[in-house]
Amino acid sequence: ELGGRKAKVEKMFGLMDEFLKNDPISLQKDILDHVEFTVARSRFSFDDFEAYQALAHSVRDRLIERWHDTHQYFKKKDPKRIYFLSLEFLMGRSLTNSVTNLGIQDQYADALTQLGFDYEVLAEQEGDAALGNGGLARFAACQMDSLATLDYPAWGYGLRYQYGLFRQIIVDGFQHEQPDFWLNFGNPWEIERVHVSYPVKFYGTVEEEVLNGKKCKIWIPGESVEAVAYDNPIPGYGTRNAINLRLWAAKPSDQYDMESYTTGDYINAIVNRQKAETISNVLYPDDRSYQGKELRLKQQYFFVSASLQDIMRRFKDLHRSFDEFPEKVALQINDTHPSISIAEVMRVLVDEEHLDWSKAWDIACRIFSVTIHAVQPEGLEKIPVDLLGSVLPRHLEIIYEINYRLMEELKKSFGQDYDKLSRMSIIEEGAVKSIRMANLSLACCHTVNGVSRVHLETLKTRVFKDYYELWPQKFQCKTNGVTQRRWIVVSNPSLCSIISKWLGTEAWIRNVDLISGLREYAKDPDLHTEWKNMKRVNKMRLAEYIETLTSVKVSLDAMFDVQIKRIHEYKRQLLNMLGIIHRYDCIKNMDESDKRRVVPRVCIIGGKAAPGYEVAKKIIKLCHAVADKVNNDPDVGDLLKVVFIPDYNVSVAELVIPGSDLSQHLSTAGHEASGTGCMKFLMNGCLLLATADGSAVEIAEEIGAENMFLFGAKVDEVPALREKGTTLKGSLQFARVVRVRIPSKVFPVLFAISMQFGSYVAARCLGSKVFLYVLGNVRMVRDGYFGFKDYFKSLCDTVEDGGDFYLLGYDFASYLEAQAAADRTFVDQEKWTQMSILSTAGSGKFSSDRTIEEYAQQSWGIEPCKCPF
Ligand code: Z57
Repeated sequence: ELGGRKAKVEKMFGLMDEFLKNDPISLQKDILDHVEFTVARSRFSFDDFEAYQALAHSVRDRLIERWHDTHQYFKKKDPKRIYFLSLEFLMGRSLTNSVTNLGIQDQYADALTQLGFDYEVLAEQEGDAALGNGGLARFAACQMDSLATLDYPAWGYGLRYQYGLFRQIIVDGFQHEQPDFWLNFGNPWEIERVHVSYPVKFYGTVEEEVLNGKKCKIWIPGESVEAVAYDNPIPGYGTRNAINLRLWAAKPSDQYDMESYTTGDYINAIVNRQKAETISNVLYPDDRSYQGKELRLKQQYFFVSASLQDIMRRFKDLHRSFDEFPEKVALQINDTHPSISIAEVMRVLVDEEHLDWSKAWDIACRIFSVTIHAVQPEGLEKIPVDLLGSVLPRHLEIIYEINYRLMEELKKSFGQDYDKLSRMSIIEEGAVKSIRMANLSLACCHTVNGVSRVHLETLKTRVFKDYYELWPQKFQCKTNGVTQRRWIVVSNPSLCSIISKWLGTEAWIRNVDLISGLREYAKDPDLHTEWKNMKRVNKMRLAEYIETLTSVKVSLDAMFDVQIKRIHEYKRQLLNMLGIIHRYDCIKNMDESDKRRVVPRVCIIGGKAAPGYEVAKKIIKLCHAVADKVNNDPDVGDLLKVVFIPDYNVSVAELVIPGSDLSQHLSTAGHEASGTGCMKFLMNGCLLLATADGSAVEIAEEIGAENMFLFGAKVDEVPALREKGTTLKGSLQFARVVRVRIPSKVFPVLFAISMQFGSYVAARCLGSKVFLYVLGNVRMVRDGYFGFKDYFKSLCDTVEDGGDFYLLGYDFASYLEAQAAADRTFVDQEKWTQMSILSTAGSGKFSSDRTIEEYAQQSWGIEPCKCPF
């Protein structure tokens, strides 16, 4: 045994000679070679972008090296693999993440300095890979990083969109969308595999056939499109492992239009071929409205079919019988978007591999697990039966068969309870007969994961109540996480050094639990000094960025208060705006001595609105209208600045998060499944102002509720408050016209708020409860105080005449209280810094490493497979 190992090690050292070297001289040589032979520029004349390209290619070589070793090792060991299917991956930039994970960032920085380049400047040349919308997609990217780092034998599968998420440009305060030409200058982070390609079929008919005396169905497709693989190596940190994210692009198939050739219409045949490519052309930019679009369904099936062919080919290389399939393969479906894969596995096993239905179903049920990210039943994906029947006729039949058998089984448990049966059915009858993709997943998957504890609770008690009662063991909580590699090590290097210095080790980068060791020093004045310096430097970078983009000068002494995320009514950016208007109105009513007590704020908002989401677009315009007014008002000065950061994306987040003091997470309780942005802020020592929703509940448990600013209605209060909404309406009329002075003796807290903020507040008593209304501020918007009166009318209606579904009115009072508490704390910098340190120290649970360990052990049943060295 010992001798064997020694021989192996010797062999490895022999091989080491051939590995690419990472000393600065070798790196310089490689970079210059790439300048000359890859970028094809002169070694003596190339610009920053070309230097970036050459640099990226030299990193790519090093990634490929590890990728090869890892996959050779996986092949040799043949462990059970996890295949992670997701329609979206939000990877952002790759350069710094790669050199960090490869552990050669310093060497590269030195190499470039010697060549007369600045690493930071070159890194800024890279554009984002934005093949996703928001949280769901970025979470997928974080999970890939953790899978690689923890040495799991994992593959990611997705779609290589030609155009990622649109670029947001702002013209006169309005959002406009522009295509994201991310591939125009080449993408050094992918490897095209022209030889790894599979045909994907659509349309056609289903016919019966007799095979060995047995009747079976065969699908005669009407169209075939080729899926070509593009591999994106994902390096782990502190390991040689680099796993693969394989993205599929659509190409015309060679058999595609043979018939047209024979008719002689050669030119048309060639032109028509190009239509195939539309499948992977563009990412859908509205993440949660399912409109039954044919192209969307084709995208889903396209990547699922190609991925499954690839997975099955790999399996068949080493195994004869599908009996072993569940021992070698775990399939994770990210939300229901890839859930057509359930029908596809059944089709392949039954129609092509000729397994019995029940055998095939048993296999399917043992390989699939799903994570649900939606909260509302309305958020669940449905596919019209007519559409599915036309695009994938055989899959529709299979889903009917699955449903028939499911209903038979359910009848055994529930008898003739037809209400229940129809709720649980995969098929929804109604105006548009549709397939409920969530129910298909529930029927098949052995595990159904929620993304936070409150979210799982909602799934169990409301959204999937019937299924939970039937199969409680399927339902599991896997609270989301984010990777500390990107969100601390890469994006906040100063914080990274502080943590390593105080813990005396870098081990927390792979084992983040250690970060709690910082608690011990939460009061240490030396740490406080370092911590505050770190924050100030990060704020300086952010302030420069803000000034370049928006020409607004901000004071570093102000509290940087940030809300960055997709614009959605439930995330209540409007509540933030009403708070800002309120603050502005208060400042306007203050005399000079009052003003001296105001904590200066820079309110930063960023995010994209889905192109068709009118209300969200109006919120963006309101941010700009208010910013215009406030930022140019000499009465306000540095006390309040409002900034909208355009084109929010992963790279912008990497810059903004480390430089913020306070971050806002304002979803109406029960609407945010988890939220992952808050975890990034937490790690970076930014205090959270949040509702008790999604993962914020668990964050409060970890760091202590006293270390954040919680406010608002609780999850279980929301339904009753909505009911009451109509009865409160009468008082709204009153609130519109009257400015209320609050008697200090009766309502000391409210009085304090009104003193701090002025009086554009309406209060009302209901029994022992006091409600404060936002309507004073809405009134200002409605009256045209910020211009665009007609345009903002419908936005104002959502909180006034529209019944205020998201409860801005109800939550406003406690929102202002939480804001006031944040102001008071900020004045006490020692207290603030202590809370900030405790936030970072308590963030360990919210690493995606923890999330992935839970998935590996509880859902997938996989073990690490670490490539030697
Ligand atoms: C999306 O980004 C999320 C849920 C969805 O149903 C869709 Br579609 C897109 C988000 C949730 O809103 C977040 O709360 C959650 O943190 C994230 O998914 C990752 O689970």
